[in-house]
Amino acid sequence: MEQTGTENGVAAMAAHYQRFDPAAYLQYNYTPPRADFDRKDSIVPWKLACLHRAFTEGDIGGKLLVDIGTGPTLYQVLSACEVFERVVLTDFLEANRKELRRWLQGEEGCGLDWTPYMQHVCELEGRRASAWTEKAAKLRRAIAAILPIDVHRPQPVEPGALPAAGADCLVSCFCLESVSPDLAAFTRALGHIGTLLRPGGHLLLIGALEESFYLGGPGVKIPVVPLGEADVCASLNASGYTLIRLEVYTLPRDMRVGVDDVTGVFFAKAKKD
Ligand code: U87
Repeated sequence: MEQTGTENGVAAMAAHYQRFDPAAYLQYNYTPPRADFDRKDSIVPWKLACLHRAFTEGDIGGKLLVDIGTGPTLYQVLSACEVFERVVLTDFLEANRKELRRWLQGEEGCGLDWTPYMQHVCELEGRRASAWTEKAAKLRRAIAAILPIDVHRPQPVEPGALPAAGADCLVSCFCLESVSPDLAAFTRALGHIGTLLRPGGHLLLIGALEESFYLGGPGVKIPVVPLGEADVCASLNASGYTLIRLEVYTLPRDMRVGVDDVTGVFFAKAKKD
């Protein structure tokens, strides 16, 4: 009975995503005020600073990094590609994977110009903004695959698509809470993606706090499981991770632009036991 309820919830989430609009989504979340590089309190610079710090502390390393639920965005691997030889991107929707392939192949008409993002991360790295062309080339070389994924399956990617030993690091931004019908499904999904990570590997998890919906396009209201900081810590523990650090960002009023009801963002750095 309970299992059927969960399956229905998961199927309902998948149905919502069929109307996800990558171009609209990029406009809502990845342009000013949410991505204003002249403001320290803007949400995207905060995320980029967390990722930069995590990848330059010296404890994260290895060959392979996998980003879970990449969506149509690349900001989350701009620091990672300086540390990892191979980066694998994943998403549930073909429309998002297509958007990523478009950037990878250097085609015109990408949904968003990532240049200011790359310039900003170069500056965080102590380089001149003009070094962004080198970062773009490095990221294109590092991206080894763009794979379909479903975090609700015990085996989230096709068998054999990733090395059995597991990745050295996982990144996942705003994915699990935006695709799970309830906290139990969120925690299970965290366990599922953990099977892709080697023991001792790191997980960098970014997500929304106390959010109940977001817009995936005009009129596309996608439900989200509202999370508190304590939920995030408990789920990580229950899924076999040791928390290294949890940082929280509170949205300034003018970042609440009507595309969701998020009040804050968490950044967790954890290690698989
Ligand atoms: C990003 N990572 O923008 N299995 O960071 C796996 C699935 C499944 C499934 C759907 C939601 C963004 C939330 C990218 C994309 C993240 N996507 C895929 C959003 C909500 C707060 C907020 C947001 C974004 C699906 C930016 C900011 C804020 C999407 C991805 C979720 N509100 N993956 N079963 N089902 N997906 O295709 O690409 O998950 Cl700043 Cl505050």
